[in-house]
Amino acid sequence: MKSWISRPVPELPGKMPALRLFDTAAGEVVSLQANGEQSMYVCGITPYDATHMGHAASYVAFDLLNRAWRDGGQAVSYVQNVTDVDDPLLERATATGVDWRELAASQIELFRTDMEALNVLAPDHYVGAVESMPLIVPAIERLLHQGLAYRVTGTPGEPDGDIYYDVEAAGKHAVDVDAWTLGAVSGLPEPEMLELFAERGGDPGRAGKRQALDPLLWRVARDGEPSWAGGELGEGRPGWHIECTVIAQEYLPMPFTVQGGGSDLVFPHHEMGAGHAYSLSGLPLARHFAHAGMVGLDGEKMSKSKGNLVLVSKLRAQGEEPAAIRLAILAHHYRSDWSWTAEGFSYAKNRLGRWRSALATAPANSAAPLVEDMRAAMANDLDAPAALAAVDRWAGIALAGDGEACAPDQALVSDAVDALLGIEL
Ligand code: 5CA
Ligand code: ZN
Repeated sequence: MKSWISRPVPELPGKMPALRLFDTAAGEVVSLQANGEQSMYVCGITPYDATHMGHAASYVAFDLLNRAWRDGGQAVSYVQNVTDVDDPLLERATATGVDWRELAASQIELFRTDMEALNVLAPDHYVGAVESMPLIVPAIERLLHQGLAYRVTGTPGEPDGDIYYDVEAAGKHAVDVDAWTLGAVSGLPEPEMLELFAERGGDPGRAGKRQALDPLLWRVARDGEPSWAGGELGEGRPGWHIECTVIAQEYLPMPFTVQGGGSDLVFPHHEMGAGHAYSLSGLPLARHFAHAGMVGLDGEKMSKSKGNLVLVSKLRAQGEEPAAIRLAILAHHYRSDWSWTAEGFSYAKNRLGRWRSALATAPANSAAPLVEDMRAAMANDLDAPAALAAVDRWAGIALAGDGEACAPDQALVSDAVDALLGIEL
């Protein structure tokens, strides 16, 4: 589907040192190989309540990675999906009396305009689940033929034929050292997996499953639900994890460099996606798994049911500047959990104003050391707060100076803040 439009990224002299990033699967910060080409899949929205500050923060986090790679001279292939058919979307559509396709289309369009406003670079491929049905169905058929998926017989209230991934068989099927077994990505103990599985769309209690943690691959058609032709699978619609796996395998090399998303996707979504990919290709899905922290509002989890969503579009409609929203996000390290607050936003607006004033008095020879400090911060697990602190220090010096601006330094500071942080001064 149509992506959005990226603003040009200024090129800076020199380049960023080798990047270090926290890898969830490794459980530590790792060095990323700079072999000239990087690839990234970032899980996209389920389009029913976009774009709240949690969504925004996760896409800004991976935008920092994209920008850091580019500054390090790496070409980046970037793919993002849209979960444009799924239970929560259908439930919201029913509850509000809107056609699910219209709800999805409107939220996707809103998301695109929010991403453009926040200066998030667009993916090279922006791909919906619905348009990917012709790829998803054969992948599930393949898992069935491999004996790594099975059909569940119906029970009262549930029809025959839903298809599940056999987690245990898949773990045994995988052989070499890079192979996937349950826990390879999340490293979680099973009781915790069970709890999260139930919370995040899984159905541990479904009768007829071989293992409580086996995830759904194909849900056969039910009355009143949309469905697609499924070949041997019968009419139905896919489970969530297989969609992302198949889209990533279609548009990116295997394994690609980084699988990204919010930390609520570590389990089961990225765990199961990695399993599906290994079963289908014999190769790992991604070399590294990176996750952004969760954003709340004034200390509470941000959720539609609590009615405490802070929407980017709403702030924009109130006349707030997107660069200030982005700067408020960047004040928090991407891996930390944090809360959106009025004070935090107001601090960001003042900071942006201060940086702009400082630019008007940028002293000679002040820009190059700042760029070096910003690059060091970003190469160190995308430490945006440290990069912001470096700009603050530079601004302090600029504002305390004699007021003589140096044009090349002005230009370089402005380019660096844009290229590395996505903030236009
Ligand atoms: N469509 C799936 C991924 S395939 C999905 O999780 N959609 S979502 O709309 O619920 O979330 C989109 C992205 O925003 C995901 O990476 C998710 O982890 C992230 N996200 C959702 N809520 C928050 C939050 N409160 N804080 C931080 N990130 C969040
Ligand atoms: Zn996903």
